[in-house]
Amino acid sequence: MAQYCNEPSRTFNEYLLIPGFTAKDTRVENVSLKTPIVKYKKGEESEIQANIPLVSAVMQAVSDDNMAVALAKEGGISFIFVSQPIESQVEMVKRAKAYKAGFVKSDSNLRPDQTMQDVLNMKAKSGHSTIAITDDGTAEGKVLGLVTSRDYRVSRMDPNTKISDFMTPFDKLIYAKDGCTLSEANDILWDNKLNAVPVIDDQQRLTHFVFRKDYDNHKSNPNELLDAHKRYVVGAGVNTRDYEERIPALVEAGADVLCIDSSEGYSEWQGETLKWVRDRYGDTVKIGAGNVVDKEGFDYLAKAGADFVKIGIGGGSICITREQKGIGRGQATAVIEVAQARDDYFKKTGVYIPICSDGGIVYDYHMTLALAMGADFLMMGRYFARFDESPTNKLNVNGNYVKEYWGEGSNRARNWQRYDLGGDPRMKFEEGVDSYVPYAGSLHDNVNLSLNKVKSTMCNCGCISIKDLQQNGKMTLVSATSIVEGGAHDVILRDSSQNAIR
Ligand code: RVP
Repeated sequence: MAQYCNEPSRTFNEYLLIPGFTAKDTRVENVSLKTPIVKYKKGEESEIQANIPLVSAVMQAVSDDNMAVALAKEGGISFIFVSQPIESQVEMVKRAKAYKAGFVKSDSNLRPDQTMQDVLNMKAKSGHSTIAITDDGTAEGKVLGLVTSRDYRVSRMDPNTKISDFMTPFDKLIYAKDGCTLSEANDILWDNKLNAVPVIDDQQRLTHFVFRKDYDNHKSNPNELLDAHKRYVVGAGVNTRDYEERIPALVEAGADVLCIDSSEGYSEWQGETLKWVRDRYGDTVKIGAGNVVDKEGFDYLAKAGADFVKIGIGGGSICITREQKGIGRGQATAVIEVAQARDDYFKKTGVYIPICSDGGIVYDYHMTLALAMGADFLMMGRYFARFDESPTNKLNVNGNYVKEYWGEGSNRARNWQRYDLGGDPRMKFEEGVDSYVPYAGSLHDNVNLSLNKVKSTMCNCGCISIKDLQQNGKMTLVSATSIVEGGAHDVILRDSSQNAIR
């Protein structure tokens, strides 16, 4: 006879946290959100820990190299999307790894034989007034000079004047040597009252610029997540099809952590992929697996060698798997059961395998609930898709700014590998939709606001770490009527936009 889970499966919306005792030093500034990403043995530390418990979804509309840099600056990790050719995914990983905090590749470069008009055209296009003058007009060329707006007067000079006649030539240039640290470059900026300093190698070739404003930005990211070589930590999605080619290429490109991206991960294919990684790389390559929604799924992937296990089927905002196939489980129930399985596994084996709650986070307080229920970190798509840094278009629809956001199971993404279980290829069906999400501004501002709420709630619960919250959090189910009680009610709102506070 088939099995029944007689309790209904629940979503985050059906729970609330009950405050605990708040001691005087349980304050937001004392809360740490540091969290393990990959498995570790009792008494040891996870080799990859994030400074905030947020990772961005393995999706075309969410995680490219730009998102990876923006999120690592805040202390989280992006998993660069897998539904693209190996070469382009590798390029994205390389670009994110090559990004040196505070060091930027020059985007405005000209040759000395070009003219002041070319300078003006370039400035109008890029909005930047510092232009490198190199022998071949590229960002890696031999540096012959520099032009800033202090070098020319538009009202007095002929637009055809050659750049070589007014640029600051190399022998008068103040520059930093390749290999210098950001703080050394910053000293040069301050000592010489400059806004930008070129970084030049021993062949006189341009490598980067350091701008005063970028140094200040860098200093305002105390949580940034760096590897041992001070490069940003970057994740990448893989699948169970081309892993024998894709994984070595991603490892070579410098990806720090991989994640098998599948809508349903309790499968022999995932077992085989994990085995292949362990046979070839031992424990040196870190790889998570999923998605699962129960103890059996967790135990299978844990035994197969997963570094973390991802939870969630059908709860994603763009996901219609539950409607199409009738599989899935309420995200809260799934997290609670898998967290118990993770703890049992730890007790039995002494190996802690972090779990990631993937999809279905709508309100910021859902993040706190998911952590309290046992998640070590959270994967989100819709949340990040709304920001400037997501790869999709920002559009004005009916007077409101929106960003595009589509599921990996939609016709638009054509990521059929994520869902494919064989059968006639002409009979494919969608498991995701193509949508818009409200544009929300910068990742930095939003992540900081959301996590401030999370920390503040943790203080209400008397907890200053995620582990503390997982062990001591107290939650209650809410009835349908008490959900109504939780919002503003029985009053007429002066500002109706407050109806939709996220
Ligand atoms: P959300 O954050 O609620 O937007 O959910 C994002 C998650 O949804 C992804 O990390 C992935 O697990 C899932 N997803 C992605 N595409 C689709 C689909 O097309 N059904 N689902």
